Amino acid sequence: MTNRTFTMIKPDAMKNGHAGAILDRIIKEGYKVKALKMLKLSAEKAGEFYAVHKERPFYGELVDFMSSGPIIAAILEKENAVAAFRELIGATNPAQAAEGTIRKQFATSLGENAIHGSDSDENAKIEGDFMFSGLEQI
Ligand code: FUP
Repeated sequence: MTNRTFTMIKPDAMKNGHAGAILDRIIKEGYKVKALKMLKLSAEKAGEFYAVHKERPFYGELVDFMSSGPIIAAILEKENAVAAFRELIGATNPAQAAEGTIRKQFATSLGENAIHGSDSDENAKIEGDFMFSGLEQI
């Protein structure tokens, strides 16, 4: 276990002014920030990031949405980070997300669900390295 996960605050949460509240919540939950930046993904880069979903019917909308505005990307550290963070953000569909989760509080819909969290240690490493150079990770 690496105790690291990767997150993105998605364009809907950025546009709706929730970035500060979401970062504050993450830090108050005990995560240490190991890398952080704001950026805007090109459609090409968003497509690459979500390549695993290429054959899914929602892929085009997902790529359009994720490249529609700025995001904040971060690498976070905490014991059991991947599983703990998935619990903190809640179910993919905010209508099914538990009370007190970030998606319950801030997400707008299944497609525009405020925040990303890696689903395995392996993907946390792949995704963190996709978004950050070695120099940008502490
Ligand atoms: P999650 O791991 O919770 O981020 O969810 P997935 O990896 O299954 O999906 C990635 C993103 O694709 C979601 F955040 C939103 C989008 N998506 C849809 O738009 N429709 C779906 O049916 C499933 C996912």
